[in-house]
Amino acid sequence: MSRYKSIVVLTGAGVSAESGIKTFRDGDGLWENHRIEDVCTPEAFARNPGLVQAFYNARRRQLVGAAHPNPAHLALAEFERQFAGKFTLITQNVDDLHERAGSQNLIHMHGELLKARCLKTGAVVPWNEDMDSTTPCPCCKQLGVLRPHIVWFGEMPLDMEKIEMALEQCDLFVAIGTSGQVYPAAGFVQLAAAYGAHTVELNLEPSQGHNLFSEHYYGPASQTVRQYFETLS
Ligand code: BV8
Repeated sequence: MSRYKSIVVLTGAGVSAESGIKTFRDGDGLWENHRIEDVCTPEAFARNPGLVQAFYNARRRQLVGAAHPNPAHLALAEFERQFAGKFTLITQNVDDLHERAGSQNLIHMHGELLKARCLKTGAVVPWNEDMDSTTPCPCCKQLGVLRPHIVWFGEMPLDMEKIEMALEQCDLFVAIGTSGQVYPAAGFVQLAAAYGAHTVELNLEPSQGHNLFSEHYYGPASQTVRQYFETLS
């Protein structure tokens, strides 16, 4: 029987790294010589929609074609299945590897690569193929109105109320595979700690916010996640 009643886990790109999905800041932070922060913005999409659509088409193809959940995703889904308390998984990632591993109570705060959003109606639909300005929208049939269902820099993350509720109610907060550089996600550890939660960081190396956590385990997520969550069962 776990000593915790309500657990919130926050994952970042590091949890999908061993599935072959590049992280944001481990490489040179560039894509086709563009700074990623310059591609993931509404301004970039307005200025050069073709470039931004190509960036997401390439990542969508990789996700659909070659990426699979790794032991870190599987260990989280397994723990959630057997945990008697409340378990909330918040991910900054836009891949569907947590779903494919079996995670249930999952919040995609930065959106989902395998969904499209209609600029006219706001409708969100599943989307596995390429998308560009000639792709008709399935809901209103118009051309040039589809965008990736992704939260770009400067846009409001999704489900923030649900996230804040979970952070206030949890007694354990675990951050996995995130550099702690992007807000508001990077501030979640402080909110959870302010409400009395124990805080743990599982990462390849100390993140930007490592000193905000009470406990740390460093190493690849495919090892540290199972090792840590086994101590909770
Ligand atoms: C918002 C979708 C208002 C796109 C993403 C100045 C100060 C503070 C904030 C700001 C500021 N200037 C601007 C801001 C706000 C801005 C921000 O934080 N900018 C940063 C760059 C300073 N934030 C926003 O704009 C957000 N919106 O603020 O709206 C608001 C505020 C509060 C409440 C309501 C509204 C929106 C941000 C969302 C942007 N979209 N993703 C896409 O994916 O294409 S963010 C993007 O970065 C990804 O989601 C990614 O997940 C996320 C964070 O990166 P990480 O996941 O941490 O990935 P990273 O590569 O950085 O790190 C990987 C880590 O894994 C590393 O530590 C590495 O060591 C580790 N690792 C690697 N391999 C492994 C591993 N760990 C374990 N095992 C391994 N094998």
